[in-house]
Amino acid sequence: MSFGWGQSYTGIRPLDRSLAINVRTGGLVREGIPKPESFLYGVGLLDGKIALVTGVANRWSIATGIARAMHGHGATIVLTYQGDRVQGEVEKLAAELGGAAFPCDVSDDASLAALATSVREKYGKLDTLVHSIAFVNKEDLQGKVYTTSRAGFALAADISAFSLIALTNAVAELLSDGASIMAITYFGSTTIVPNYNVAGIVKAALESIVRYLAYDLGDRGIRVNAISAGPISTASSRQVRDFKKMLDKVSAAAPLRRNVTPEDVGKTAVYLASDLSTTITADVHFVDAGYHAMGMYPEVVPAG
Ligand code: 0WD
Repeated sequence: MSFGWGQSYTGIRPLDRSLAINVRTGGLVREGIPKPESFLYGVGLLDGKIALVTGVANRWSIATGIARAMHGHGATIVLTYQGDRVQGEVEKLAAELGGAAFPCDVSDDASLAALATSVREKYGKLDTLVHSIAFVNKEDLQGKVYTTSRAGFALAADISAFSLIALTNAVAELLSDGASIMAITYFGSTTIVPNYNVAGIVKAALESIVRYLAYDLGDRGIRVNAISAGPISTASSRQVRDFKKMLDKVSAAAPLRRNVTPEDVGKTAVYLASDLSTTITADVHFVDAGYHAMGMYPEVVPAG
């Protein structure tokens, strides 16, 4: 299923808690009986919550799937954009979701402080923070890890890992007790995924940061987790050499015999942001069709 900017996310718009209309078919959905495909149907797991979602670059971004899913569950969505290049797309999504969009470059402390001020002035608090940001120079996403430059490593670590610390620090006082923070990571953090290279090394740091932040903030009931997403075709992932082959291998070998989508990640993000997961913290939760659990792979025949 693909979703254009103008389309409803699942075809179901929550109207009230007792009745919803399937806007695709016009058919009524009976109370208490959500259709299997309509996970957003009138449940409102995030009603009243304010969610700051970083990392939307375009409609294919994982953060877009997360923002749409959270909005579908009643959250007020606050998006960020890194510069003019993506501002238009992000503002368009924010308008569609009835939320706001603020500039934020995580490599710039002043930008982070300005974001916190904007959120405080407009919303006064935050219940969910989604870190969906990474950057690695394209030349470091292929070849030998030992050719990575000092500057390339520092850049990757700053944007992809340290930024979770910086972002959390910037908004720490805005986070409500019991808030949920989540970061998006990848299996290449703990395993060797050829060409992922330094991206995997800094994802290992990101996952460690998740655990330490979970300890730091646990006394406020604030949870910090990572979602380890399977490969998804996005502007960032396509920078990894032979990325398309990764998709083919996963869909052939994963227990569920499929790849995952930003919508799949969004559903799990809703769970982690909701009160369904109030004792889940310091965890790395896989949304990868089970691929991470495979210890040996059958002969891989890409689906034709
Ligand atoms: O296969 C995949 N796509 C997977 C992605 C599998 C598992 C994990 N992930 C992770 C990525 O490593 C990243 O942490 O998910 C996160 C989101 O990535 P994405 O949705 O795949 O990629 P994309 O749509 O490109 O969004 C990442 C965005 C940047 O996009 P662009 O294309 O403009 O580089 O991260 C943002 C930016 O919007 N970003 C920044 N935001 C603030 N300040 C910065 C920055 N300095 N740098 C990048």
